[in-house]
Amino acid sequence: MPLERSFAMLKPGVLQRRLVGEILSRIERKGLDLVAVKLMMIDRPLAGRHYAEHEGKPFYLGLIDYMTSAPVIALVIEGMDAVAVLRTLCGATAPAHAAPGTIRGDFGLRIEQNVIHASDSPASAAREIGLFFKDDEILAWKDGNDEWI
Ligand code: FUP
Repeated sequence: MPLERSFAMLKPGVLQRRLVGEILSRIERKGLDLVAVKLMMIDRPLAGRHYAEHEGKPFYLGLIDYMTSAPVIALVIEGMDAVAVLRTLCGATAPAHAAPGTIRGDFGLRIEQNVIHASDSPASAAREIGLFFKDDEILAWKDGNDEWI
């Protein structure tokens, strides 16, 4: 399995619902490494660049409104097959149909307000990481416990 980096974002609502620890805990327990963490407000241009592929779709403006409505937590996550592993942890886009036990499946019903974003490919991850982080904000680290996970 390739060592990869993925980009994730805890969306607005996660701070207010006090779900930050719960969601980060699931990512940590899986054995993925947090190598960058940023609490931030996103402005509309940045939200638009992040979701450029959806521009013009019926849900686009609502999506930008939602993503800019409250602080988010942007994350860079590293590990073996990190892109696919994180997508599996998150579950399907529509929380109502995401499997129980997944992050989206366990915390909500509405697709417009699912609680987490995760990159859908290594190429998307590289693009998205570049939108939210400078190179020197990403800290690779090793704790020596990888063989236990
Ligand atoms: P995902 O890669 O799973 O985040 O899914 P998409 O890129 O297809 O969608 C990005 C976001 O747009 C979703 F998280 C929620 C929103 N969305 C809607 O509100 N309605 C839709 O029909 C599809 C997506």
